[in-house]
Amino acid sequence: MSATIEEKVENLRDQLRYHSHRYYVLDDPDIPDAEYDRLYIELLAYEKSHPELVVIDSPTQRVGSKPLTAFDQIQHQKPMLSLDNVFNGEELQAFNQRVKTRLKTSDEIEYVAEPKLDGLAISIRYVEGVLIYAATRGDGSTGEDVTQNIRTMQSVPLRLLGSDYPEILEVRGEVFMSKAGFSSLNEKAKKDGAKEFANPRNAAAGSLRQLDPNITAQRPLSLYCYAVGVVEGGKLATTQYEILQQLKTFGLPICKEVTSVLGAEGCLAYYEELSKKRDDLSYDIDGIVYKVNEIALQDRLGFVSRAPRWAIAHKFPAQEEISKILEVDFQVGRTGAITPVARLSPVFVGGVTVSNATLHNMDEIRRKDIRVGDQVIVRRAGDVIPEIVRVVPNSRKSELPEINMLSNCPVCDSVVEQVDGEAVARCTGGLFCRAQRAEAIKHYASRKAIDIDGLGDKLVEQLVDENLINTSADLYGLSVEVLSSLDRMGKKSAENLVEALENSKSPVLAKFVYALGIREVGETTALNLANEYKTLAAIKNASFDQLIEVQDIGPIVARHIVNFFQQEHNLEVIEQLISAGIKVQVVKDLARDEHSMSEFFGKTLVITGSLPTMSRDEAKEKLLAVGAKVTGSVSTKTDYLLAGDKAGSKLTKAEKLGVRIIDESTMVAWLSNKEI
Ligand code: D41
Repeated sequence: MSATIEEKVENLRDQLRYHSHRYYVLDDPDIPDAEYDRLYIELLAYEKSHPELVVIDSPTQRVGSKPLTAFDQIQHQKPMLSLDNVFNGEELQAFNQRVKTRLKTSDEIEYVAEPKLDGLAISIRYVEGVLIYAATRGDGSTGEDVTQNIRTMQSVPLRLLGSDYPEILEVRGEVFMSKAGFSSLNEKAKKDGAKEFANPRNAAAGSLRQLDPNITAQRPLSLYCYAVGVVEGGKLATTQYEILQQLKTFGLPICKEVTSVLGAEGCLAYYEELSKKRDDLSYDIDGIVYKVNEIALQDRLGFVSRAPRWAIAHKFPAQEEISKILEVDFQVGRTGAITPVARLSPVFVGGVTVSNATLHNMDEIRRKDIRVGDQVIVRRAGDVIPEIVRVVPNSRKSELPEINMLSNCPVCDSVVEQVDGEAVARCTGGLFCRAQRAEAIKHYASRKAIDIDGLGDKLVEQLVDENLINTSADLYGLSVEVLSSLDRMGKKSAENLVEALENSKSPVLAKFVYALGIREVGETTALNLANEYKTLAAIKNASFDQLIEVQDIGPIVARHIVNFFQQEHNLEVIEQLISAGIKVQVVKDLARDEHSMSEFFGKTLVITGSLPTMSRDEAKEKLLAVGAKVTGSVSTKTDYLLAGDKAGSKLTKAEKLGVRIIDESTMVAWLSNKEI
């Protein structure tokens, strides 16, 4: 006998739940989108002709409710606790000690370590596996009923998977917006002339608090569950870690980075590891949460004033702080670009003390209306140069003067020019300007260029200031005697430096071209030029029309290259470098040599995660050397993803797009043209 309509409908729903879990929670779909759509449309058609069969947990019932006029209040049956914070390792050790003392044990405690997502805490109640309501944390005892909005989130199951769940199950977690979701939302807002959100947290909060669920449905909200509230009519596991694994089997989204660790030491190691990965995560986190793993121990520890004694948040140093602009100085770069720099009253932000922040250019200063004396928000995230986010609103108590670009270079007094349509102002002094000379030499000696060990920025400044060198070629004339006469320079360091200079005399062409410091010619362009022309002479003689044919070189860069080689002075320096003994290495042309043709030539790669034996920079260098292109984000143009340990969102995206994924050993094998 053929299936009844009811059976068919239920079967379609089960399939849709299964596939939507694979797609939205596991990020691992096993059918094409079109097939999912077909199943969905089929279900819609059945429900339309049999409205009596529509149920609240049908996959078709996510959006549809009408806008509310206000949110109802919901009292949490079990309060939602808050978390105490620690800000450093010492405080964390003290927390761990308190736990041990209270449990009267000297054994190391097992903790679960979880990234602390920067979003909003919510509680979702499932009765017999069906989502009944969802509420914000509110003050911990009463929150707002955001059921309509939570239902629109595709990663939140309207019905739990399987059948092993307790009759009543409240799950608690954090609703957040991924960094990518946030930027696309803001991009759209910008296009529509709507107000942009300041950060992903605000965007998540704003989206969840929409009275119209149709709007929330358009917002890229995500959820990670991290705890349970009320549990009745069924048992869960006896540790935090296993409970999270169980929630996962019910189809609930759990953060992949969650692990168990041992003792304060394990917690701190995890903290270090995640700090490093923080920028690569697809979502914002503001610290780590550690929780005693055994529920029995959690119960013995209990809580004080609404915060559990068995959990603690270890916060990352704030990435934004308030400071005051004391002064604005102007710095001259290698190409004469004059950058305004704010001198700040020192402030501890992003884990270091910051007393300078770049202001980029005058347009930026005008746009943010920054003036000397202003209270400003300073931001330092990861390794990024500190910058001023904005002036603290309403903090300006009296009228302050505007900041103006200088008319003359602060270093050489040459006229400063501002090219129409360009944001940057430039010193016209060229190599007459001491600052430009010093910057050009620093660039020549830098790690990605000629890489001269022991020749730091300070030393270059000193050598230029004392008129000991004028160009990079002059470096090779420095003797141990002259160097050791400098302040803070011993004989040994002087000898080492002379040796390092000697060892730097055979750069490969790409590095040498990069080291010349031609405007807009970065590492990749330099490599493309080297691969195309093979010799410095050929690059020097290339015409504008020929240059724009080279990969990634457009008219602006081509113009800069031609200009560079037209300047007598630059040709002189190159001559001097060659007379000083620089011998540019000719690299074998992998592109045109059939036998050694690299698999990676002309391919686009993205590198993610930590590689077992080399840094990502080293891997990049190896790949560039065989003519590959290395980019920062995965797209349909990516040929390979080189993935190391703990690869995050880039791996997921590559999998989704069907980009081939290789590991370091494969890369190494292919680089040496071996089959694996
Ligand atoms: O990721 C988070 N923001 C997070 C928040 C987390 N991973 N775990 C949490 N655990 C708790 C307890 C231990 C009380 C169940 C929390 C929070 N609470 C929390 N979020 C907002 C207030 C408290």
